[in-house]
Amino acid sequence: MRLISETWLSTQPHRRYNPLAREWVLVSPHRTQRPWQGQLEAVSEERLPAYDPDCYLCPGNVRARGHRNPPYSGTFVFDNDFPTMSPQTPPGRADRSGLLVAETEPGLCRVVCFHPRHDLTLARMETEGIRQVVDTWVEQYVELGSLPFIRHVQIFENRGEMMGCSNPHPHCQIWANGSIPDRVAAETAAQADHLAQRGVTLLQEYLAVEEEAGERIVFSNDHFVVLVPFWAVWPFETMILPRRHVTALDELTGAERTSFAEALHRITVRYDNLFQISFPYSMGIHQRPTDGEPHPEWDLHVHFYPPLLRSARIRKFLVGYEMLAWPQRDITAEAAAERLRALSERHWAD
Ligand code: H2U
Ligand code: ZN
Repeated sequence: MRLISETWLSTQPHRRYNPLAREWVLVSPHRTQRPWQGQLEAVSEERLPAYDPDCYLCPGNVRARGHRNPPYSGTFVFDNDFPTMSPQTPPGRADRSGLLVAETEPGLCRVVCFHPRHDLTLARMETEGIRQVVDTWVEQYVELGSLPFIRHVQIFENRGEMMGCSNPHPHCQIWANGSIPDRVAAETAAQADHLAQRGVTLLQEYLAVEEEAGERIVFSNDHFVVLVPFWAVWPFETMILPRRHVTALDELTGAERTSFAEALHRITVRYDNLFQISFPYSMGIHQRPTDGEPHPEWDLHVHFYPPLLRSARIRKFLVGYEMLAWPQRDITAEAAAERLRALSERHWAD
């Protein structure tokens, strides 16, 4: 296997290809030396209470539309009170000259509270608690994915105000809907073509290449590897990949679910330790669409997209050139992996 060892990868502007999304990213190594006179993010590190009487996710509290949360002790799932889609939406399609095209989109939205305690995060929870979250994700994926009108289940977490999270209480969202969203459709096509052409799944082959190269791997455990993808766009973007071919959460063994929880814990602790804050990110699980096809091309994986760049106060914006041309980054994936690898797995606040 040929390893990439060209020195220009760490010194010269270049573009890298993302074979999963089938997109390029422009990489400009060492550009972080440029001065920054732009927006500085507020760093609020107020200590949160374990219970907040005004939180709509804390146990026993009343939510915005009047429903009362039960006195839950593990995870707690409810139908989003302000859903973006509804299961009752009737079929409908409009098409004018193939240019004004619209279709109704049935779907279901849920919120999953990770833990009754308002002040915890994945980084501050025990692995056993995160294992319960993983079990809940599996249940939800299976339950929602079995509904005949649901073809895709997206589990995602917005963490921190910077990423639009409305509440610090540890939680994620699930949006399940009738058609396969574009990003997932692109990953499906890329993985299907790869499997057909090479007889091995794209991400399993990618993982083998990365394990041999080593330089972008942050850490690994018995069943999962956490790495900065070669084609990362966000400064400290990472992916969690299973060591074996697994198309979705429902194929994980009990031991693998625990390893998955452990990997989630370890990467979020490292993230918090990077700038000694509660690190913001958007995270999401990509897996086999639930359209009734077997999808042997799919490999379960997690994307972490964190916005912070150089410090807790300077974030990456995907604006201007990125909106008009293609994404660009200022540090290499290798440099980001090295920073993340060097961090402790003991939380800075302990
Ligand atoms: P975010 O923190 O990622 O915004 O997720 C919170 C979700 O919780 C959001 O989708 C829902 C919002 O609609 N929500 C309720 O379902 N009930 C409430 O009482 C407030 C917020
Ligand atoms: Zn709360």
